[in-house]
Amino acid sequence: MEPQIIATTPFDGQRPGTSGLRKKVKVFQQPGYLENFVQAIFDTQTELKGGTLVVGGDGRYFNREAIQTILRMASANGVSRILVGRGGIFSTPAVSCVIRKYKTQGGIVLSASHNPGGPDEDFGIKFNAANGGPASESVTNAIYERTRTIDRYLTLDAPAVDLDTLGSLELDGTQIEVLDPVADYAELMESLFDFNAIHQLFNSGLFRMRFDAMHAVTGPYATEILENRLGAAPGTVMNGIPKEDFGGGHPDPNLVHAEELVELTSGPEGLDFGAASDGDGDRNMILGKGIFVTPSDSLAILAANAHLTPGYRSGIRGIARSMPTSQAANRVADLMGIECFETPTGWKFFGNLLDAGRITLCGEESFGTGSDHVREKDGLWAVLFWLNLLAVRQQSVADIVHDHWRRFGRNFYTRHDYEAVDLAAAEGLMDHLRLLLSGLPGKQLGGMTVGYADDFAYTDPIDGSISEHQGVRIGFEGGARIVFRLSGTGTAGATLRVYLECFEADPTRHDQDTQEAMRSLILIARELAQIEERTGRKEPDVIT
Ligand code: VG1
Ligand code: CO
Repeated sequence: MEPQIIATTPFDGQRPGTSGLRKKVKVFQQPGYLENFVQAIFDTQTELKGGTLVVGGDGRYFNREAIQTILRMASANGVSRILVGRGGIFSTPAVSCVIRKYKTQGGIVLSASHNPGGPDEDFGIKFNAANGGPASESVTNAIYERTRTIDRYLTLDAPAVDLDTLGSLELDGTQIEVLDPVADYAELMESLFDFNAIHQLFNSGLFRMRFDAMHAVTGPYATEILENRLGAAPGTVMNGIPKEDFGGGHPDPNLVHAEELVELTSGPEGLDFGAASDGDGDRNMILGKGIFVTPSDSLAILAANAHLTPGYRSGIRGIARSMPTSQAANRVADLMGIECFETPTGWKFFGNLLDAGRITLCGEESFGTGSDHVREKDGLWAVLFWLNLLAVRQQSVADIVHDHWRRFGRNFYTRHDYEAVDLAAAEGLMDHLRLLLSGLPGKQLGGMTVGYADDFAYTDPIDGSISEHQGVRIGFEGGARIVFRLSGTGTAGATLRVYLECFEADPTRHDQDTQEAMRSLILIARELAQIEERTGRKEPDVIT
């Protein structure tokens, strides 16, 4: 079959954000919109020609259609072999796992992650490189530049491929293998954690837990791993059937959107453990009876206890955290005598450090934790890591967290999000903050002294590439910090994120309510940024 060459014209705004190109489904449904972006991937990532590509997504609305388009285009562009998840399903960490295991030249992930799905909601596409991780900025910039001049794409006039039956098929000379999306990933998890110990914990009859898949991609993964392989009671996985619109919910595992799970772990009858993941399976939320573990604390705790799991028994080499993530991990790294890196927001910035063997664990405050086992953050991995620790330490989540604070001190942490703010107002607010920066060091604010204030820029220690304007940081003497940045994953207006952190060494003060403990810092942030005047918002929409 001759490939069809279809004439096209560029669309504005195809620049990938924090994690790929995310737009409303309706935008992606415009003829040529998806095709242009996909062709820009093939035009710039030339090793895909004659190579192997992994394709899969989180199962949201438009996933199946988009995959059929990509399969035809991949074949027309000379890709030799395509590995696709059954039903078009792959979690983001599973794509990373499969790219690495089968040494493919890359992968395409279809997801808008924690954003809602459905005909009027969001869709997204992301290219992952041969290391299994999100493409670096130089690659995403090249793809974007290509979308600005694109004038044709290649496709085939071929019927849809059957994605629901495992096995091998052929599409005009391209071999398509439909894989079980769970098998390789589950095998990798088994190699990292002590499944026997976790099995015993579940069998003891003393441990009660739930995993909330939020009707998103982790349903089949969690059911296979937790219930089938580890023997957790049937029904441990809730909302386990993936739906195209995530059951109308917001597949974002946080205190607001996973409210039912929070409820189940509260009160005297609360469950021992609760966990949730997001749309594409890369995020995690960890709850114990009556306690929420902040993602920043979770990273620090996993680092301090990694030697208790088989996969990390020989120790960790270094840690990285995104800039807005709390400095709790730095305290662990200092004590262990290992490096701790501060990177811009987004998983793509961890790739070089992981590939170079400089770090083993990394994480973000936005419910993302991961390690060198793949090149994406990994929701179920974090849950299994916690279960392994609970099984070995034979303590409750709350005891483990309190022990950690006693040993390292507590970094109180919260993030306040102001969603769908007017874009010009949000940009004006950031510009105003940048103007204030040079005058802040040495200044007293709310009884605290500003130590430094800057617009965060990062020089990659491995390839020397520089990423500027990654958020405004204001650090106080004593360790408190305020960070402001605008989201790069939203699809409507702007989302202002305000990240707040303060340090408390005294264990008698570790049980304070977070919002209480941080009240004065919250006020400083609101005043400094003139949030109400500039956005019209008195209170944030989401507090995590
Ligand atoms: C958000 C988070 C960031 C995360 C990104 C992708 O980005 O803050 O830490 O890496 O989402 O996560 P932003 O630019 O909106 O702050 V996922 O699970 O949506 O792929
Ligand atoms: Co995600």
